[in-house]
This record gives sequence, structure tokens and C-alpha cells, in this order.
Amino acid sequence: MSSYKIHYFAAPARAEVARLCLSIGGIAYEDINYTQATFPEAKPRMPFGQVPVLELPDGRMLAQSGAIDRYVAKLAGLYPADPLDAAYADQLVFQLADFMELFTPTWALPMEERIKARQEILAGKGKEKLQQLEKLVEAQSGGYVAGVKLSFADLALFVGLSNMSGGLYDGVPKNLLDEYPALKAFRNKIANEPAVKAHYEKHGDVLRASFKPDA
Ligand SMILES: N[C@@H](CCC(=O)N[C@@H](CS)C(=O)NCC(=O)O)C(=O)O
Repeated sequence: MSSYKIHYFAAPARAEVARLCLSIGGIAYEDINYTQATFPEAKPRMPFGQVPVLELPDGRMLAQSGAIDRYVAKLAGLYPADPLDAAYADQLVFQLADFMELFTPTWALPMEERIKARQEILAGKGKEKLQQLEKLVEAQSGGYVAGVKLSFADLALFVGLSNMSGGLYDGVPKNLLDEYPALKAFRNKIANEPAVKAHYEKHGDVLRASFKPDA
């Protein structure tokens, strides 16, 4: 029987939350990973010419990572049932997107300028956003960012922090989280969730070295 397919690149980036949700939910899926060389052939089959795209077992295609993540989180029981918890989960995910978005223009810069621009972000607007996230995490008595159980928002924060401190962003130090002890402890806590840990024991390639506990 055909399963869900995630069309993306090998990198964690915008597809990783969906992969984790499916894995944690015990829902079979297959990764269809493109390279810069193979993507142009597939591009016209994607609803908006971009990936990630979730291919449903019946062949329908769902685009936009925000829509995919929420859909698979619901399938996996990782989208809060309580409307207010769900809103807090979304709040975190949108705020994290604002933080990540600060770095988007830096990809187009030559390496030296890119590194400088990222250092400036981490000393300015980015620092402000990380401090806000640090406070938010510190204030959670239940240990999760929305409600008292693991949700896709925890996974999104875990993925964002692991990505950022993984050495893949030139100009972002691998010890970035030393400045943010609550975020560092949170990242390690989610990395130690049994289902998350089990996922990275299976999918622990070099791009995901920083997704492991105590990385
Ligand atoms: N808002 C979209 C953005 C998707 C996006 O920017 N995808 C990039 C990869 S991360 C892509 O498909 N690039 C290739 C292209 O545009 O041809 C989402 O979150 O899914």
C-alpha cells in the first residue's frame, strides 16, 4: 500500500517537523529527496513549484510547510485539541518563523558579508527574539511550549534550535545556545523524548548531528 511521501531536499530545514510528526505518530512515510540537479524536472508537479510537498496515499499533493505540519501533527496527535493550547502552539511557530526569516536575505550574500550580516543579526534583532523565546520557555511550568504535553510546536522549536546551532549556518557559532540556557535545556529535553531520540537513531546523518541529545 502506498504511504505518505515527503518531497523535499535531504536537508532538515522546512520538512523536518513533518518528518518528525509522522515518525512519532507511527505513520509510514517515504522521503523523496531532490538535489539542485534533479528538482527542476519535478518542480512543475508541485502545486506552487516549491517544496516541501506532502503526497497523500491517493496521490493528491499538499504544499506549504505550515499547512503540512499542522495536518500531519493532527494525524499524529501532536496538534493540541484545546483551542487555546493550539493558539499558543501556533504563536510559538509563527514567532520562530519571524526569527528564521531574519536570516533569509543573508543567503544571497557573498560568504564574507553573509557571516558579518548573521553576526549582526545575532547581536541585534535576532538576540532580542532569542531572549524572548528564552523567557517564554522559562515561563512554561509544564515543560512544553503549549499545554502539558508534547506538540508540533515543541518539535518546531527543537528543529529550529538544532538547525541553527548545527554549524550549517556560516556565521552562527555552534555554541550559540550557551547564551540561552533555557533554550539549550529545552532543546536537549526534546532531543531526549524517546520517540525523537529513536527517530534520530535511525536518521542520524551528518546534516542531523546537532539534532541528537547533548549535541
Ligand atoms: N512558504 C513555503 C516556502 C517553500 C520554499 O521556499 N521552498 C524552497 C526550498 S526551502 C524551494 O522549493 N525552492 C526551490 C524553488 O523555489 O525552485 C513553505 O514554507 O513551504
